[in-house]
Amino acid sequence: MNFRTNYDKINQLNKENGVCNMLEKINSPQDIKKLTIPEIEQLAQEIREYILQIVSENGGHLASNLGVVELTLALHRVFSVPTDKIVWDVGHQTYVHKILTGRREDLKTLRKLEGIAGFPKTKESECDCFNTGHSSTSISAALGMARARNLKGEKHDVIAVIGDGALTGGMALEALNDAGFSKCKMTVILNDNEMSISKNIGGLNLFLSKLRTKRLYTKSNISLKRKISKIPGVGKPFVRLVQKVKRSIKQLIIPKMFFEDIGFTYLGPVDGHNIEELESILRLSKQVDTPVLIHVLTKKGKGYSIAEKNPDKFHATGPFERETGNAKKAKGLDYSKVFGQKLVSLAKENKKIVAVTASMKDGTGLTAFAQEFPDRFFDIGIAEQHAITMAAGMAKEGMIPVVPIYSSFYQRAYDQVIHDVAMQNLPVIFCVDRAGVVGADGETHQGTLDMAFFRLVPNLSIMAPKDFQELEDMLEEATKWERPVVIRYPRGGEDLTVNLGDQNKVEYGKAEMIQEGREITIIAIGKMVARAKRVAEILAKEGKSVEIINSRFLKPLDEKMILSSLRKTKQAITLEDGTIINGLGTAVKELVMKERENNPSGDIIKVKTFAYPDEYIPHGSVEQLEKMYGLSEEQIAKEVVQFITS
Ligand SMILES: Cc1ncc(C[n+]2csc(CCOP(=O)(O)OP(=O)(O)O)c2C)c(N)n1
Repeated sequence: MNFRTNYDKINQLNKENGVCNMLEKINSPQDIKKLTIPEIEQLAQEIREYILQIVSENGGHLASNLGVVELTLALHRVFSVPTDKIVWDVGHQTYVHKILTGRREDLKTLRKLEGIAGFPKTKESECDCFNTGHSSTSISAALGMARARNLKGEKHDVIAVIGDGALTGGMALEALNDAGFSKCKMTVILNDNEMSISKNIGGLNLFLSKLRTKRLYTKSNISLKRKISKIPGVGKPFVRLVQKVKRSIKQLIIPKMFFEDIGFTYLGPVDGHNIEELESILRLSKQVDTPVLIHVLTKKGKGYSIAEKNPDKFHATGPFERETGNAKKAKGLDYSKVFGQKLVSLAKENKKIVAVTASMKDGTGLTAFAQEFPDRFFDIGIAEQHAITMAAGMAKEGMIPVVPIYSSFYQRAYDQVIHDVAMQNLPVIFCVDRAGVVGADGETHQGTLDMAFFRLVPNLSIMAPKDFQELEDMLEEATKWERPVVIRYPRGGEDLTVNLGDQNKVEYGKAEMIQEGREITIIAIGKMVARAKRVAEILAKEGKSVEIINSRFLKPLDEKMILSSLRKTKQAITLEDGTIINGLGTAVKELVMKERENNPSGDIIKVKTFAYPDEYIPHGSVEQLEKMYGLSEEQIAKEVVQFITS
């Protein structure tokens, strides 16, 4: 049944019976512990309604949160945070947890500047025991906490909640390997909704689908436990005996029980929308002194039929109309789509081109490529490290792999970029999507570090397009160069407010002169080229003559064009949407130092860098964040005037 109907029905009944809303009375997890099951079920519906209301207005991660309402309620009824520790993998599904841990009203400020974060934040609440945002870290963190607990002689429970998508990440598998063998008491909740952002893939998913069908087993398991616990004087030894027998039976039912074989007690699968069953199995898990894995089956988008039918669309969404699910603001063309379209057209001509995604087909613009070239498209799971080394293998054997990954997730694959691709000078094209500040998802997702860390890598060339056309040209050229190349581009669309003149052909290592001037040079890269133009327009009104260079390449830098401009104007500013350390500003300053070394008696050249500071950038809209860090055109122009006259 569509939950709206359900919710309205419950509310109607409440009104008739003079009962007020449950949610308004919930201010801490203590408040839900004393509720009856029917009350909890009502609360679950109210929470869904509340989340739907907020996410439809603010945007956010909808489907995953609707899917974990009962699971989160059950967790908070059986365990007690902050003493017990719950580590949420990725952390995009923590809205219910936030509501139950004293942040119900704060959730209305979700994703807003200085409002509540969309992911767990230890700074926000002591009930958030570990920050997450990137996938597959929860089991490692929870195991670390469990080991620390043991060393300190404490007794609390530690729980990792991980999705079947996140389980495909290498870190999760590394942690399972260690945790199972450790015999350390901890619980892993596997929230299996058969979805990553899109449909989940991989061999583990095939294995889980076999387990999903074994539902009866759990029910008998739980009722057996209930019966045992009712017998006076029967304690843990008997429960252990039952578990031993249970394991042997399970081996018969499900041959090669992976989780049990590597040291976990496997419980489940359990219906993740049945509070009673969930609570029983969670209580059962508390009695096991070794690692437990509870397999919970949930439905992504549960209760909002539009999201249930399109869980991928509602994984993360902007503001939308509740009745139809349609976006409030129509989405225009963006860099990811332009990238995807161009890749399709290049792949038609060049059969060596293949595309690899780490579970982000739609987000990175590869949907059309996947349809057009199913044999040359590889979704390898949320496994960025594997994505790069697998691409390296393909490149070694003559393919041209193109790997779009969001900037902040490229952090995962740094060693693979260095060790497996760049060191062997293999022609892999690293497309760094969501580069720069991304806005609402906040510090874990901001893409401000990639230029800095990629610039250190020998053999790697780094480019950033100023607009869509330049992205297309860069991609086309990169497929011809037979070397590793980074192309970074931002979230969203191109800046249509300025005319950047005719496009010059992209040439390896060459910058582009956008406008000639006499008094100051602005050297900009990527989306900041348009900003440079607008800054120059403001300065022109004050009679300043500005030269603008579109650097195009961070590496190799077009030293020739930049030096000849600097020798003329003797002062420059650099504009980039990355960290101030080791980006374009650093590269230009290094060039100026080199010039000074080579020509000690030459003119002094002043350089000022505009970039993000050496900090983690919080959430807020991109525009707000740019203002916060002094990167709007007005702020830059004002500073430049002072700089010129200083
Ligand atoms: C390292 C990394 N890569 C990619 C992502 C983007 N991402 C966020 S959630 C998600 C899917 C998670 O699926 P699952 O764990 O099954 O959780 P569900 O949303 O289905 O509850 C992905 C790919 C990420 N957060 N971290």
